[in-house]
Amino acid sequence: MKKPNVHTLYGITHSLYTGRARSYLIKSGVPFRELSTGHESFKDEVLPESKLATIPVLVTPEGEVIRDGGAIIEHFECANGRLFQPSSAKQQIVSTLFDLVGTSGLLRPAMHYRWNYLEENEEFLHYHFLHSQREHPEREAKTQYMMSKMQTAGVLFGVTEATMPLVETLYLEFLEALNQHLSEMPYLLGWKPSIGDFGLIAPLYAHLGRDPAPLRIMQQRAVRVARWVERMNRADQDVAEFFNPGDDYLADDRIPETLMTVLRVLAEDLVPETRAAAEVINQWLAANQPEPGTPAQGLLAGRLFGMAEFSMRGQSVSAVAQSYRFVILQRLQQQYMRLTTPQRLDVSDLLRRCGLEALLSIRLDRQLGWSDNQDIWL
Ligand SMILES: N[C@@H](CCC(=O)N[C@@H](CS)C(=O)NCC(=O)O)C(=O)O
Repeated sequence: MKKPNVHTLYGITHSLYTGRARSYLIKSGVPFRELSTGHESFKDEVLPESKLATIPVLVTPEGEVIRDGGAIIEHFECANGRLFQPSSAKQQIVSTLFDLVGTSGLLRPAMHYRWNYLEENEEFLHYHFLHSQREHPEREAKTQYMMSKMQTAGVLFGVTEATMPLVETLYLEFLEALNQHLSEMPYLLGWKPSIGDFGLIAPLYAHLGRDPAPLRIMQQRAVRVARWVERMNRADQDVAEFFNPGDDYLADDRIPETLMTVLRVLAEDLVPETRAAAEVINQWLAANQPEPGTPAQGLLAGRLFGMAEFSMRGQSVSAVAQSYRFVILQRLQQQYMRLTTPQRLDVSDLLRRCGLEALLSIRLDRQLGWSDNQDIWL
């Protein structure tokens, strides 16, 4: 493979998971260029190494290929002394919790506000789907195919005519609570972004903070959140509206009450969905007994494990069960296990007060590991 002299991020502007890695690179000052997956090099040189056809993928100046936003972030965190991981117990767990929320918990509103508001979004989306490919005779047909395939993503994550009003209600409650929190400080845990901020930017950038309809809603109802979305894509701290800014996470492992309110709203579907997804995947594991080392993540269209059935606020929902949710949850549980007994008590008390304590005990019957750019069953 030809070696570029800066990091190359393969992604597309409107991709959810690319937003997480991009924001991390920007905030940590790593010089990079971004190439779309339409480049020949993606198919010819990157895909054979990245193994699974997902984005983002990073190619380092040395030619190392790293697939998965979390693995890209981990690559730098490992080298920089964990610049964006709070070291105190509660803040570290809450940071990982928001990584879970961002990468799995908000997919329903993200897909809904993109694909069920096509009157406002279609032209914008069409531009992006079209231009992520180089010019070729089938470009328009392929765009139509990709867009119509993605339109079913909302249903896959549990958005139907019946659940739509509740999906919107919960999202708007979340937006209001986060807006309130961000009036006190510019990032989730104070004055600098954490791993949780990078997780949360995934759905809140490309979909909810950039597509025309949800962007309008965010700008009109939650200007502080809209500012945070901008801020997460700028290299500087970008806190012009705060006149006495700090430069670190909040002191004394503090989790503000405003953030607890955000977590309480998120818990409403995060907990039942995680429980239901664990049941589905555990049944699959019992029936299939994958060999250790077997890749765990399929492509979205694969619906490998089945649908998780659960209820939120009395409304039944059916949403695809995915292993990635448990990659992050397992990390959270491992962090919890490394804490001292008093710290654990503190954390479980905090989670209990937010309705999230169950997340400490919901687990898959097999652990997940990472090998050769893939999540694997251990
Ligand atoms: N765990 C991966 C997930 C990446 C992912 O699913 N990316 C989407 C685009 S935002 C994708 O490539 N989907 C293709 C598919 O699943 O078929 C990460 O965090 O990078």
